[in-house]
Amino acid sequence: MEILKTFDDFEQSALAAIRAANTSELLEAARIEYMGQKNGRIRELQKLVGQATPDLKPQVGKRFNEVRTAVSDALDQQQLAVQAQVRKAAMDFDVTLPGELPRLGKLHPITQTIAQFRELMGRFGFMVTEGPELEDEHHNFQALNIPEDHPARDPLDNFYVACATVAAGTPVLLRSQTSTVQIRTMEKTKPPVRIVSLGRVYRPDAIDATHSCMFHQMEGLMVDRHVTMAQLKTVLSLFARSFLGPDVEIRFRPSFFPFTEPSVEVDMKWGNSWMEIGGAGMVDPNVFAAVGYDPSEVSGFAFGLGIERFCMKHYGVDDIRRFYENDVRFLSQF
Ligand code: FA5
Repeated sequence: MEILKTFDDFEQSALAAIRAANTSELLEAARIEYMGQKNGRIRELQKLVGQATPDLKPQVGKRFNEVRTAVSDALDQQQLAVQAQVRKAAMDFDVTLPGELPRLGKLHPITQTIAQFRELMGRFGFMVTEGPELEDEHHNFQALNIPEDHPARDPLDNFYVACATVAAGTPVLLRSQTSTVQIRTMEKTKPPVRIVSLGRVYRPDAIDATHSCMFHQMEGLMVDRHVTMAQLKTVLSLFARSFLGPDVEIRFRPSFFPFTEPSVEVDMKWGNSWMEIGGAGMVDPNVFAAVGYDPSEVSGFAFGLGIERFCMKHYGVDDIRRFYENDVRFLSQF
């Protein structure tokens, strides 16, 4: 009978949709589609019952009731199954599992190195001082015994800052070395002095694997009675070994700086060659005179180390430019 086939189709289609509904949202959608009070497809079946001829009505009515009961039982059963599934998922969730950690930022390797340098030199009894990055010629040159006609003053070898110069009425430059802080410290402190100063310096150097136009130096200065070159070598050797490990090889080469006499350059072994890591020497009497110290009363040593070069050796980085490329994949290793 045609009419009963419509009931069978409805039943099969409804039961399949209910079995496939594996969330409460899908199940509710199936309930509304098939059994909804207003527009559920069950309404069409109900109409068919009304339209049935009197002789067929008992049979059609009975079938309608069967289908309605089957579908609504299936809905109830599937609801229980979906609820059980939700409960099981909640039980399976392990609340003791560690959460996802947020990604933390890190200090730049140069900043970390500066902190370690300060700490190490603090243990050797050196106080940390600061000086400005914008300097006048007196502190960057004059008081460091670098006379007016010295090639180190050449505007091509320094970053003079035009607007600051106009404002100050006298030449102003980005400091080319931290030795400026020696002068500033001695100008306001009586001996004995034992300081380090760490910070940025600027030079229009050609950029390559070991040169940057902005880099960091650590200046050291010790002034007292009877300070010797032997003490200078001891402090620098101990410092290098403390930071780079006991096996690091250091050598001192005779050199020249206007503000120290005698002067040395300090190299460290890098593979099969040597890398220059700093300059040093005994403070020149002319520098003491410039800051009002009596060179017959005191002596002192000073040194200026390239912080990037130490950092390169410490972390095995073979190109200084990597520190300044802001590549987070590189920087997050440290
Ligand atoms: C000086 O700057 C002296 N003021 C050091 C000094 C201080 C001597 C106190 C005596 C007494 P020099 O120009 O050699 O010296 O630089 C010192 C160190 O800075 C170098 O050995 C090197 O390690 C580092 N350095 C120099 N130029 C660069 C650069 N362009 N990029 C990176 N590091 C550099």
